[in-house]
Amino acid sequence: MHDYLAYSPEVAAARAAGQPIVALESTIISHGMPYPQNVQTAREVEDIIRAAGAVPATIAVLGGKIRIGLSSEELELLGRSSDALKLSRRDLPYAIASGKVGATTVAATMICAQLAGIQVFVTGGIGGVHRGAETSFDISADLQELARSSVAVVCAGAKSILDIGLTLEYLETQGVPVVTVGQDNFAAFYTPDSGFKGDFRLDTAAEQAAFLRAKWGLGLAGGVVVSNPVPADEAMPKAEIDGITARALEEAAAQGVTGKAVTPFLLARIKSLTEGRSLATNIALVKNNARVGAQLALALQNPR
Ligand code: PSU
Ligand code: MN
Repeated sequence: MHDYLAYSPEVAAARAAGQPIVALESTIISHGMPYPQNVQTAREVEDIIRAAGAVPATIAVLGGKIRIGLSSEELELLGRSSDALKLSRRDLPYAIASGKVGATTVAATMICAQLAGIQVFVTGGIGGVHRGAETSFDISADLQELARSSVAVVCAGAKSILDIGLTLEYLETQGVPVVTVGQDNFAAFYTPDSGFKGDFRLDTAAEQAAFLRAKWGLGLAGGVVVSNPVPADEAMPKAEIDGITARALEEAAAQGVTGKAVTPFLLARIKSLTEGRSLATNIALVKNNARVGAQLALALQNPR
């Protein structure tokens, strides 16, 4: 299995030295944000993690290997590539066997992080149960993966392009805990409050780490959602994002967008309908998650 993994020099050194490592996904780079902001954000997020005393490991598939840690040039390649595959659990073997360039979603990044022994993963938002899933069956494989792979996913909640209530129901059924940071409610990506309560409010990294140790120490495999709300001064106005989300959803339906194209389509439409202001919020929340994720990786390593 480890023939399929290749560590960057920085991550290999961190493993040898026993330093805390934080995984980062790459679909957010290839499909979640436009160039060049995607590459710039990826680099800045890595630097935030380094400044906090942990080591970033951005994950992607290149040249038939799962790459744990990318060079600055490789980030650039992914960010410019218009044909990088979007890889979930289903797609990983195809990307490896074909040697194509692939960006990992939350689900695939969790799989790869677990293979590499990384327990903390920072992203923007998780996939979830799409609105209308009762007829489309569109439920992100991220949710199944959260039930399987033992990785903590630090995110700003889930976007309101999704049915957040059903997403939380699904996670409950699958036994995936939703930990909230700084507030009781689950976050809604562009806005701090989804209107739905999370399961356990754990404001400090030490509390979050103790929770993870207890879960995994009990042999309860699977992930944990760590919901970290976007800071209020960087959030979008709720009425505005709700209106734009409704419009993007109508357009997706009218154009017959289905399958794995749905989420990237909605992200791109929201960005252009907000004239880029949603992108600024998106960048801010990922950076905010990087700070929380790095602290969590440090706390997991140094129990007090
Ligand atoms: N949500 C975002 N930004 C993203 C994604 C989701 O706000 O970039 C990406 C993540 O990689 C996530 C994936 O894992 O989309 C979910 O896609 P789908 O809904 O097709 O499972
Ligand atoms: Mn889907």
